[in-house]
Amino acid sequence: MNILFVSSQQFFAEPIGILQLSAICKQLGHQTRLFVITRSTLVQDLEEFRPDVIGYGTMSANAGLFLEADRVVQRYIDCWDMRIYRIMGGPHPTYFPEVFTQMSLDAIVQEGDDYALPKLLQRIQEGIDLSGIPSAFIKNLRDPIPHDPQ
Ligand code: B12
Repeated sequence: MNILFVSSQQFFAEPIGILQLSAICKQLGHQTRLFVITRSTLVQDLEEFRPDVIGYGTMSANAGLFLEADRVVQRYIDCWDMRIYRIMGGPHPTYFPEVFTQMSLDAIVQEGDDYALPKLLQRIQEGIDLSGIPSAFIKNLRDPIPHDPQ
């Protein structure tokens, strides 16, 4: 699957957590890309990369930026009638799990992300129930992602 990680503006260091998760995803055979909110247009990345899953790596200080970015994603999904799973991890959903319902996300991950995310991705790919994954707070999913053989 194509996983688009979304980060806010970058300071003097790379987003270490996202880099770590991206490496794990790649080892599992997924393709990943990083979108930095303040650097480019999200729609361009959505069109070019066609993500199956969007992973927001969020600190509370920047939660508003993610809310805005997610509105763009939701408009894009509605416009093209696509299924893109929207997952949030990082400190924000750990401290403020209410973001799950506020943003109507498909899942949030609270700590233990390195273990939970691969399990979530595998189940999303297979279209099976996501419940019971430690650290992951989810909506049940029924529709598997259709796969383009290319
Ligand atoms: C190093 C650090 C920084 C570095 C960032 C380094 C970097 N390149 O990422 C710098 C100095 C830039 C920084 C800045 C700030 N920080 Co800071 N920082 C930390 C610290 C000490 C470690 C973070 C880290 O590198 N962890 C190791 C990596 C591997 O883990 P990670 O990044 O957390 O990612 C893991 C999970 O979060 C998760 N994850 C991350 N993204 C995603 C995405 C998805 C889709 C999923 C599923 C999971 C997931 O999986 C990752 C792998 O396990 C934490 C405290 C802590 N112990 O976590 C505070 C912490 C993250 N910082 C915090 C704060 C408040 C800030 C500042 C707002 C401070 C300020 N006043 O300016 C700024 C905000 C910067 C910004 N706007 O993004 C708070 C965040 C609280 C919150 N509710 O969001 C923390 C938790 C400290 C605290 N306890 O208060 N910080």
